[in-house]
Amino acid sequence: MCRVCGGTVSEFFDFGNQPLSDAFPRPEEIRDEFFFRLAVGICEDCSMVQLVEEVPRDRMFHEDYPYHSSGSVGMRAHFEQTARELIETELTGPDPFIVEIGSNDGVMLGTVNQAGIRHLGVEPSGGVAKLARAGGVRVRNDFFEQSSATEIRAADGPADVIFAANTICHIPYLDSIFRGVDALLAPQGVFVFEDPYLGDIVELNTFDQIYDEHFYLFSVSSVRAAARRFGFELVDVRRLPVHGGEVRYTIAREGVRPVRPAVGELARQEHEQGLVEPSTFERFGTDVKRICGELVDLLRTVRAEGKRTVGYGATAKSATVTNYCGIGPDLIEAVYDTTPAKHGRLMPGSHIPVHSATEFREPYPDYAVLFAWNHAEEIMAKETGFRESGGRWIRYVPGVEIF
Ligand code: DWN
Ligand code: SAH
Ligand code: ZN
Repeated sequence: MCRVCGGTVSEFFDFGNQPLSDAFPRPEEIRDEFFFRLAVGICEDCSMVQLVEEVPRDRMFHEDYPYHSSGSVGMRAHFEQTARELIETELTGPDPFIVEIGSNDGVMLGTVNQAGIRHLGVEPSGGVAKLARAGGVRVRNDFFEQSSATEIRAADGPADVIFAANTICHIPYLDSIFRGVDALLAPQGVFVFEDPYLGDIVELNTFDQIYDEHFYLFSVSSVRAAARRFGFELVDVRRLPVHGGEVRYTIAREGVRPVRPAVGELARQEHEQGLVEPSTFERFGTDVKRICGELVDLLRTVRAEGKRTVGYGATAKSATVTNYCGIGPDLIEAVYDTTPAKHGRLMPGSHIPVHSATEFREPYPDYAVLFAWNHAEEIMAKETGFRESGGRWIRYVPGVEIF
């Protein structure tokens, strides 16, 4: 049943049993790994693309949540720019107030704080919340939902902006989110959020954007329908180049802001692309199977030649690739990553060891699968030595390629 409208969800792809994408077990912990059925479908009524099974939120977002948003120079720049734009366009009144849902380590609110603007991050994962606080950001260590939003409204007053990046798509209870936004948002305020875009996912075959935390894959048509359902209106959209293609949605209370032409334009484009047609998802499913087959064939071929292959970036996304394609330590000997909390741990489900990125060069392998393909430019720029040593990168989206 659709988590937004109660309609029928028609399943279009089943990735089978999958582990939690951000739970990196120690070797002695692999017996206790949690698995669930990762399958995705589309609502026949409101066109919302969503997971068929839901993972309890406390299993994913807790004290030891390992993802640190500030780990990428590119994303730090993106969020600094985002904060500046919000400050210049929306936070212009006498004592403006901004709330961020899923503020993580303070990557966006840090800039807001430095500008001396009243703010609050709402972040359930304790470890990253502490990092944000250490940087001077005010954080409520909690899940955003109707009840916490109502308490924030009572304590701090109405918010001019409620912002979220890569977080709303993580929250199955969208009804409670919208009721919370209704309780907290100022009458003329905006709810702005950005998440991976369904249009880019099906276009570029970025099937690894589908994992436990990404409960929804949003499109303009599904977000517009959801906003309407809860008394809001989608008033603007903007495509973003980050994380392989996202859309930033701006939502206001119904009738208070003009609807920008971009909304209708992107909705029309989705219609022309056949974005919510069953044939689109059939083609996507066929491509996913083909890509996995080609990737495994390539990894087997280079292993048969006696070459060493590793992974680069222990991303949440890579859990779907390794587990769906059946790639283990036999094909990828280790994954290198800059996040200290992932070092000395194993990749979820596949149990490939994770090592510090500083060990990537000791000595360089022959091939490296770029799991953090969304940070390709940044990584290529700092790992030039790998190419110079004769190493080759492998990518698997939009197709399998040595480059
Ligand atoms: O939606 C989400 C996004 C924003 O972040 C969350 N559900 C979880 C997480 O997803 P992810 O792990 O797929 O995100 P990234 O940003 O693709 O992760 C990059 C990984 O690669 C991190 O573990 C850090 C690492 N890395 C690295 O080793 N060297 C990253 C960069 C930029 C580098 O140079
Ligand atoms: N905004 C950051 C973090 C994205 S990771 C960025 O774009 O990089 C998703 C974050 O959402 C995690 O830090 C997680 O703890 C948080 N989160 C998950 N469910 C939440 C909820 N219901 N309310 C607030 N934050 C939530
Ligand atoms: Zn629906």
